[in-house]
Amino acid sequence: DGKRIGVLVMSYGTPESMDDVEAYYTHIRRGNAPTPELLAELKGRYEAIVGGVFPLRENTNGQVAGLQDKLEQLAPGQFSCYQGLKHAKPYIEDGVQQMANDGITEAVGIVLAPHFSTMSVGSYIKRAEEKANELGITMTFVKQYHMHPKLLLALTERVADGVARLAPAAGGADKVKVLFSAHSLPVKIRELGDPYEQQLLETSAAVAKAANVSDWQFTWQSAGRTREPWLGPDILETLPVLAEEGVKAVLVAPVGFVSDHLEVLYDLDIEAQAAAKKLDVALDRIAMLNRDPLYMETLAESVIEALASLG
Ligand code: FEC
Repeated sequence: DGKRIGVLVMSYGTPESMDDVEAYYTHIRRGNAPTPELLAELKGRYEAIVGGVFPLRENTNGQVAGLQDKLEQLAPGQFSCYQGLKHAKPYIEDGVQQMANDGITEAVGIVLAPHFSTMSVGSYIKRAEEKANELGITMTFVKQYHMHPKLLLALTERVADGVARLAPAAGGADKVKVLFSAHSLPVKIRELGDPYEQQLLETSAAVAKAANVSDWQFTWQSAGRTREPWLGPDILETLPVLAEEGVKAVLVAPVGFVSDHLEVLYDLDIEAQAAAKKLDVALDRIAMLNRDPLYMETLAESVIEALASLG
């Protein structure tokens, strides 16, 4: 009857303005307001990146529009995309509500993050599923797409470009150290048999192989400011070790992220870059995927494949 399948596209979310940072941070902290010191520090990080704007919003909007276009090409008239954010409006529940308002009864959910962890993608899915059950929408989810050939191809092109850029500083392409990275999570995920670490290593190894990189390793970044132990080593611990080993040039490939946002533009481009300068190591990073056509195809093909499982 021409009824469309909903596609709930979920992403982290970012504040709408500097005044909104406190509410955003409180949401991330599950309702606990940050101390004035923590709040000032986070505002300072946002101010330091491209003049205090919030690039993640525009990037997520672009990715949702790009996915809608790609689905329209591959399956005309079949899908309608909705946005649902983890920590900002429109929240995940708002996106599901919007689908229900539009008469959607079947939907696929996908997260703008390629690797599965119970603490990341798993928690997006849980929230969407609860709301969908409440509203009588049948939903299925893409849990991961970290080994999709088009995602790997897009990342491989970027790593190969980055290695070529850094080769002169390193004294040869084979001397560039490629450092794959992703958002750290609390160490307790290991007790849950979480696939996150394994999936990140699979993506890294596949990209390194395809880009002909022999000298690479994986490191964590952006650990939260909480007292519990987080997965390490952090990139800020890894860089001095590499300098000590005589590495002259490092290409960071943050494969756990798909957009330009705070954790890339601040934690890597400002913080890690400053650390590398002090160590006299040349540091560069791969361009983020943002609206790359290969990434849009990865998402669209993953959605279509998941729909098949809805029957
Ligand atoms: O640009 C922006 O405005 C948002 C950038 C941003 C992204 C992002 C992605 C991930 N996070 C993940 C896990 C955690 C856990 C905690 C946590 C805390 C923060 C804070 C900020 C923040 N995260 Fe984030 N994350 C981004 C931003 N994240 C800001 C709060 C300040 C801080 O601690 O640094 C700890 C929460 C807690 O206290 O319990 C856990 C994971 C991802 C990647 C997957 C995804 O995108 O969902 C995992 C982008």
